[in-house]
Amino acid sequence: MDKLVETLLQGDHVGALSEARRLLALGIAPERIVTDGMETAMRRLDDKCTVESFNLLEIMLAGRAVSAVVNELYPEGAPPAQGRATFVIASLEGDIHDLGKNVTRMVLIGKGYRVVDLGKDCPVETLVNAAEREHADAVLVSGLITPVIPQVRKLRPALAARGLDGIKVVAGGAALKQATAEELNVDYVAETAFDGARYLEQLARRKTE
Ligand code: B12
Repeated sequence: MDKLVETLLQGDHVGALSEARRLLALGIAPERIVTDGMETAMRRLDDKCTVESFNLLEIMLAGRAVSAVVNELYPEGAPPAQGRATFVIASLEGDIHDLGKNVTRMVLIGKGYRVVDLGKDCPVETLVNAAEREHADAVLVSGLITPVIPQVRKLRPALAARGLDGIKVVAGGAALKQATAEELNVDYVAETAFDGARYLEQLARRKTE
């Protein structure tokens, strides 16, 4: 795992891919590769990505290596037209971080859900429109910067204003997981993509019972 972390930090996407393949061949679960490998590497980039100090090239190369490994771990690609449940996901307006969102999308697609990805820097209204159009069972938001929290808090009232009160709102990402569901005005705050997937799994099960 240390070698994977090192290659990710070096932005060596070819090396990272081969380390991820080696770990998979050893029987290490993709979930551990994400939490112990990818999340550890990105946490170590913390001091290179602050408001005061910012090394864009280094972080983007590491991000590219993370994306390459995600595509290797979860190769399902495009979401199926029909899934067990439908989710819409986005990083909200003002937030351009999307690596964690992409991991979450791939994990959920891997579990057979239909996931409509609205990308990053997405206005609340666009997300609500998509939830209505796609008959979503839940709206998922990823937030990495604290200033995006007021946007997250607007989601539930915006859904209710369209009569979509039944849709669950799930939040995740480094900035949001430091807050409670109550503070964010959401139904659930996920620690990791897998924790979020377990919560959504329970919702889908309850729906079919
Ligand atoms: C990579 C990175 C960037 C990249 C983003 C590339 C990309 N395509 O995403 C770039 C270089 C663009 C960037 C820019 C900036 N960044 Co930056 N960035 C990071 C860094 C180093 C890693 C984030 C990451 O990708 N982690 C890896 C992923 C896999 O982890 P994750 O997102 O937590 O996701 C996991 C779970 O949380 C979960 N998850 C995530 N979302 C969701 C959603 C749902 C629904 C569920 C269920 C689960 C879930 O799933 C994942 C797997 O388990 C963090 C440091 C950190 N500790 O997070 C700073 C960090 C987030 N950035 C920060 C800052 C300040 C910035 C800038 C403002 C810097 C600047 N001077 O301009 C800009 C922001 C621009 C903007 N308006 O958004 C701060 C935010 C501080 C704050 N609390 O507000 C951090 C925390 C760094 C720091 N210590 O200060 N950044």
